Parts: sequence; structure tokens; C-alpha cells
Amino acid sequence: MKVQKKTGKSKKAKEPDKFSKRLKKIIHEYESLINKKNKRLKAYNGIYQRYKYPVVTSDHIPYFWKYDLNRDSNPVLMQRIGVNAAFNAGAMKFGDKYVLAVRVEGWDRKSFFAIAESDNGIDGFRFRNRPILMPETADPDINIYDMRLSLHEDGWIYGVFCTERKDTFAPPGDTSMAVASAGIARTRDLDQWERLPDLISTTGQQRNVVLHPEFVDGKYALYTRPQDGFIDIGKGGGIGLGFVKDMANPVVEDEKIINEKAYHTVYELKNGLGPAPIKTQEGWLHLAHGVRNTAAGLRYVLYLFMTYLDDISKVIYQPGGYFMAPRGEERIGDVSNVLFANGWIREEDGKILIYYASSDTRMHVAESSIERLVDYCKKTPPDDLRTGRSVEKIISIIDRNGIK
Ligand code: M1P
Repeated sequence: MKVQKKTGKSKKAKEPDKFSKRLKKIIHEYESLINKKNKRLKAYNGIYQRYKYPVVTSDHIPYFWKYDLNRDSNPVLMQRIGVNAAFNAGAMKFGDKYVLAVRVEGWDRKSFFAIAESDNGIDGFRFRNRPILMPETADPDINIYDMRLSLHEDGWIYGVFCTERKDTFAPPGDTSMAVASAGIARTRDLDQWERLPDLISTTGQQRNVVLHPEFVDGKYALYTRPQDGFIDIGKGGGIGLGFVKDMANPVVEDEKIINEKAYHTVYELKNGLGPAPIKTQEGWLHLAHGVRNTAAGLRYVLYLFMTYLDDISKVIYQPGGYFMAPRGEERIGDVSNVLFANGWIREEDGKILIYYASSDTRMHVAESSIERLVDYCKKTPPDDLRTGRSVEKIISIIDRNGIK
């Protein structure tokens, strides 16, 4: 029975207050997070500098995607929709905004894309009001993820991403066998997307497919990563390059591997291109991920390489080892020990913002420049694939430093 106060009002009359208080708290926490200033970390190797706070996390998802804000249908403001992680974002400058096409993964394990924008690229990332409802092909996507954005010289912004569907040849009872293909969509405003057919490749499944931003001999050039199975690469050994005459009929021709996986390297098990390469005066600069196996599971690190300006199939520089590896809190997450990058932005003054995800959970930014990254590629010793050679390189630096 409700206790009546002298005024005659029941306790229930206070409920709307609780609702308003809770809503105010939710909005306050959300706005405080978005408005939190980022800062450069002091630790610096001369090559790039990390920033302290993640730039996008699952907590950056707008509260109005997660809560039904109607008092009648949700009187105690329970969360109705959940987001598990926000990671593996494509990136580009769009007008004066720094834009991330974030892989958002819900509590239901389904990933989708949503655009987050910032004025300076290092903090203040705020999602647009609605996620992208990606148009489907005749064969609906079960999951989509890891979009690479390429502003192509044909004038379109392309988003190339992985589309995953159940393997129809899976034996009865196998509920995890899947097929990965490259989905393709294009847009002018990052809001309205035109879906094109999925990439047609004869080399098996495809993930980590990236569109080169320029025509090559009048054709679209795509970096691929053929793989025999959904997880296992098998014979598909490395980052490939193939050509497509028409993106509306994307059949890959002349696909060949240009950057191989290799024994006892950081890309021993598999590798894959990150974002679309950046053009520099000395060649195309590429950021990729390399994977090796360990007793604790797979370890994903980032590495760089460069290809010729006039022959994008030939690697000219490839520093040995990794460029970036998981560090501190980055090491822990849904899939621990993973750094993955599929977005970077080049500023007019040569600054480069590298957007990387840690452990399939959240997004970070690190800062460098064209000058530094090209110097890093040219002057860091390559991997000579033998321990003795690695020691010789250290001794050679010690000698050049005049140390006895
Ligand atoms: O879990 C690490 C990464 O695994 C896959 O990448 P790859 O195909 O190179 O192994 C992808 O699922 C990627 O999204 C994920 O970050």
C-alpha cells in the first residue's frame, strides 16, 4: 500500500525525478568523455608519438542509441542495446573534419559501421546521430567489419570491408564455418552508400582488401589477402595486388603476392594491408599488420614498407621487425595482444595521424610525419632472417658510434 503524505501525494509521484536524475547523469558522463582532452605521451622513439587516451571506445557510443528515453516504456532507464567494442576504423579527412569509419560491435556480436568526427583528430570524436545501414547485396551480410576508406581519383569515396557469411558447405553441426569476402560500397558524403557487388576473386576467401587511390594503367588496383579458410591463410601467402576494370563488375585479374609472409618474422603466420597507401616523393608508404603464433595465442603487430611510385607491385624498403606493438593497456581486450590499423590521415604539412585499434576493443591515435616515416623505412635495417645478422647490425651501429 502506498504511504500517503500530508499533501496527499503518493511516493510514486517522485519516480519522474529519479528518471530525470539518471538521464542527466548518463548525458553528463557521455559529454565529459567526449570533451576530455587528449595528451601526447612522453615516451618517444623519435619515429611516432602515442596519445594517452583512446580516441574512440564503446563508451563513445551515443546514449540515445542504447537507451529508450521514454519514461513510460522504460521507467527505470534500463539499457536496451549494448555495444561491446569500437575498433578497426577506416580514416580520412572530410572537409575540415577528421573522420573515422568505426567498426562497432554490439552485444549481439554483429559489427557495423558508424562515422565518428573530430575537429582536431586527437580528441573530441563524436558519432554522427545514426550508424550506417549498409545496403546489402542479394546475399545478405551476416557480419561486416574493418572498412578501408579510399578517396579515389575517380571522385568517389570507396569503403572496402570484410563481409562474412556462413559457409553453406559446413558439415551438419558445424556452426562456425564462415566465408570472408570483400564487400564494396561508395559514397560522396559518408552517409548515403551505394553498395556494389562483392569482389570476385579466384584465389579463395578475401579479407583486408584495400583500394589503391589512383588508377594504374586505367584500371582500379586492389590490395588483397587471399586465404584458404576463414581464419587459416593456408597457401594464400601474403598481401596481394590485382586489377579491376570496372568497380560495378569487380572481377580481380592478374592477382599476385607482393609482400609475403615469411618464416621467423613478425608476419610469419599471416599479414594484411592496413589503410590505403600514402603517396610520398620517394614511393608509396604502406602500413600493414603482421601476425605470428605464440603459446599465448596470436600476436598482431604493425609494420611499414614502401613500393615504387611507378610500380606499386615492387617493395623498395621494408624495415625489419615491427613498427608498433601492443603496449601496456593496449595488450588487453576482447582479443588480447593485437594491434590492428586500417586508417591513417596525412595532413597538408606532412603530419600523419595513425589510427590503430588495440586488442579488438578500442581506437587510439599516434602522430608522426611523412619525413620521419620515409626515413624510418629507408634507414631501419631490414630483417636478414638470421640471429647472427641481427647482432652484426647492432655491432655495426656501436662501431659507427665510436664505442670500443
Ligand atoms: O582479431 C584480430 C584481427 O583478426 C582478423 O584479421 P586477419 O584476417 O588479418 O587475421 C580480423 O577479424 C580483424 O578484424 C581482427 O582485428
